[in-house]
Amino acid sequence: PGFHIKGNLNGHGLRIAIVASKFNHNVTSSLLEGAREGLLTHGLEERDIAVAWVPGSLEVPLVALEMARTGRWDALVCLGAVIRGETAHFDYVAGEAARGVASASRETGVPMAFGILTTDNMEQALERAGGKWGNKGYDAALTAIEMANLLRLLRGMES
Ligand code: INI
Repeated sequence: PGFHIKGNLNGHGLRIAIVASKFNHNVTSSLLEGAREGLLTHGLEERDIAVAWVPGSLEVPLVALEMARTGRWDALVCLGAVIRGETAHFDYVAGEAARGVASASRETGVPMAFGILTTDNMEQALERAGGKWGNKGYDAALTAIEMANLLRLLRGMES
């Protein structure tokens, strides 16, 4: 009952950029593979996918913001791996990455899927980058498609 508005997973004709972090590259390269697979198997063309590499997850929000401001992309996929290890740095990097991506998305109105893993150790990260818990890069790609389509629907609605 009621009126449902839902974005579908048809990526045909969408343009989506990926912002990928080089830090923990063994993990993020698998996330990127998953994200590209998610986009390509849902109808995006290779030429409508761009990848921007940043040094670490802390650098993702600024580049995502700049890419969103170009107006060229229907959605962004943000990829990274913040691994706790021994350092208190973790909380700052993970917190700022999440806050920064969320705020860049709301500021520009361009949906940004959060595919930045935050785990206690490398094993947990790898389990989520093509291991037993799937590939969060792939999942983030589908989120980006669904959100791009949902916003397109919402913005096309007449009062
Ligand atoms: N960046 C990450 O993406 N993952 C991490 O686990 C990480 N750790 O552990 O420090 C990390 N730090 C680098 C950070 O993102 C910035 O690149 C750096 O602080 C320079 O601004």
